[in-house]
Amino acid sequence: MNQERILAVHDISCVGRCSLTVALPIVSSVGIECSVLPTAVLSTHTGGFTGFTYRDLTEDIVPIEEHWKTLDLKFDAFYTGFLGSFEQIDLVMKLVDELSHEGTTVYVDPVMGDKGNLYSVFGPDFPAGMRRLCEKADVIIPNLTELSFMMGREYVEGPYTREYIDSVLEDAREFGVDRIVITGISFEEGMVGAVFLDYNTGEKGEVMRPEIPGYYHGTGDVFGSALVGACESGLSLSDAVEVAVDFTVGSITRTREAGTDIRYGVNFEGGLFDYISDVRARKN
Ligand code: PXL
Repeated sequence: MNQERILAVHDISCVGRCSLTVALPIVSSVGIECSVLPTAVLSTHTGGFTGFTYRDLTEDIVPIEEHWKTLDLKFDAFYTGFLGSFEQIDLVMKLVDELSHEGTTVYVDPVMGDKGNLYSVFGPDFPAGMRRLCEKADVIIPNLTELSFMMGREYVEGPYTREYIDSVLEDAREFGVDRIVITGISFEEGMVGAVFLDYNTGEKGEVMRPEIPGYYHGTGDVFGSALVGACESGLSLSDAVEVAVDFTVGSITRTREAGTDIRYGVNFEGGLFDYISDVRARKN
């Protein structure tokens, strides 16, 4: 069997465990070749740190793609996250078009913000651009902040009613994707997790776990990477969401128990063995 090759398109935050420093080890751990296209290089991520460096790699995308085209490279999946500039949206859309084959699956995590706010590095026009990239995807993995910005919906704090989230899932049908997984959803105080819907089959579900107080950086990327790794390993959407939620909760729990500075991300490394075992067990 051919080994699966995916392209992860995110920034490299050198320190702080998010984006590529998370996607690469997690996706690789389940036996998938994870190639990377770095969108920017930062000394740390932008959450909770000041004075970080930021090198935008927009100019490198076309030459990198041109080289890959000489190699006749096609990717079995794309997993895009934090983009380094507004211009990168179109460049990444073109790259996806040109380096896909018929069976390629495109996962887009429209990394832009959280808790009702856009990250400081993104201007107000960014959500409309990111929406266009989402419309190219097979699977999108937004949080409710990102979805609200892209849909022009007012962001409201949870806990939510199931009717409200159903209406959001239904409205998001207009993106034209096959599947959506929304992270950071709560239906009752003290519980949080992810909801998902497959628009083709109608399969819908939620995976909720006890909420761990505090804000932990990079957990969206840990979740997204674990989800992509599990889906691309052949797991059903509901199994993949469950595996990814449990891996993320385990990472947060380990970090909370260690009492480390939460700006440095979560200890996902200690959960990789269980993640791999969980994916393998559900594959059979
Ligand atoms: O985890 C999302 C993310 C990715 N990349 C950078 C970030 C953030 C969130 O703050 O700053 C650079």
